[in-house]
Amino acid sequence: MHEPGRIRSSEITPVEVYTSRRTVLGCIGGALALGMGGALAGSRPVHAASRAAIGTYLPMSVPPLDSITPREYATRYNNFYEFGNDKSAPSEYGHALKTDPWSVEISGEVHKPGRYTLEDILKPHDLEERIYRLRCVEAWSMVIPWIGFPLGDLIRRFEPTGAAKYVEFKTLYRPREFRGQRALFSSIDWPYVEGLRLDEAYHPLTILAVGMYGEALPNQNGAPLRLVVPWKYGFKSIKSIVEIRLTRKRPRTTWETSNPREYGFYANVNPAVDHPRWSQKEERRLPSPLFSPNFIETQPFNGYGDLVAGLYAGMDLARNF
Ligand SMILES: Nc1nc2c(c(=O)[nH]1)N[C@H]1C(S)=C(S)[C@@H](COP(=O)(O)O)O[C@H]1N2
Ligand SMILES: [Mo]
Repeated sequence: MHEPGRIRSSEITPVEVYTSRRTVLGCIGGALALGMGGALAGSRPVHAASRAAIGTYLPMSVPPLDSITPREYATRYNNFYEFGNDKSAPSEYGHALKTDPWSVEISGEVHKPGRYTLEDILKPHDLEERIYRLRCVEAWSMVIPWIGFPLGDLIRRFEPTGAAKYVEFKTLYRPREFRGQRALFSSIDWPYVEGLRLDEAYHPLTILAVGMYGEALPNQNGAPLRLVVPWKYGFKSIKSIVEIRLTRKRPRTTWETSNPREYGFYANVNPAVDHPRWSQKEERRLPSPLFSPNFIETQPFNGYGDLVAGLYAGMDLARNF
């Protein structure tokens, strides 16, 4: 029997996977450059150090449970409430979002605050492919090949002050393009806000993604820039980011604000702490046909515990859920 707990996320990828990844990466610069008005034209190949890092953080492939989810599921079954509440709304209405030009405001406890163009944000970073599990709090999951770079590398460039303890992220607020933001009744306050403790933000697994499946991010997946934190429930991985703020105090996040009994700030994937309305012990790994659902055991920290559990040493994770 397959034992999900035995999958070590730090397993090194076999050579043939690694080789095909390089080929894929070869196309990324071009694809992204097309999608971003040339921002990444001439983007450098992934250098040796980050290639090693890719190997280190790839989950070991254990087919069929941990094989990559077909792209059409990852791009057509989405949560992006700015476009509406249905899973199909983001792919149906995503075209309305204008992602060029795009800028990101960096503010708060940093020595170099400012509003930066997407080009300036991305320029110094080498892109890497990271194949991560994505576990939604609604108890379904996928395995997605992201393209991005470590969030910590970006944060360091803006020189946080000694007082910075948390990072707050905001999604674009633009009701003319986000039809969900025009809805009269909404379960959430706009803009969508998320946050991380600074050490979580600096963790090498935490990335900002600009692409997936070898291409620029589709709008429904959070173009042009979104967070990916693979050991936390999917709602932490905020899409279409326009603001990154370093703070002294813990940010008030969207889901915590909307229902603090059901959604916490930490939101670490944890099969031992059920959602008040459903179990978190199992998940449906997509594709999961209605009449033969593909249930698998949920792993603590989504299977990345050997790399991240230390961040929470001594904390009561049932209280800090
Ligand atoms: N701005 C914003 N970010 C968001 C959401 C959202 O509604 N708005 N949904 C979150 C949830 S609940 C999940 S599961 C993931 C889904 O990411 P995907 O559609 O790329 O798989 O995005 C997260 N990021
Ligand atoms: Mo989610």
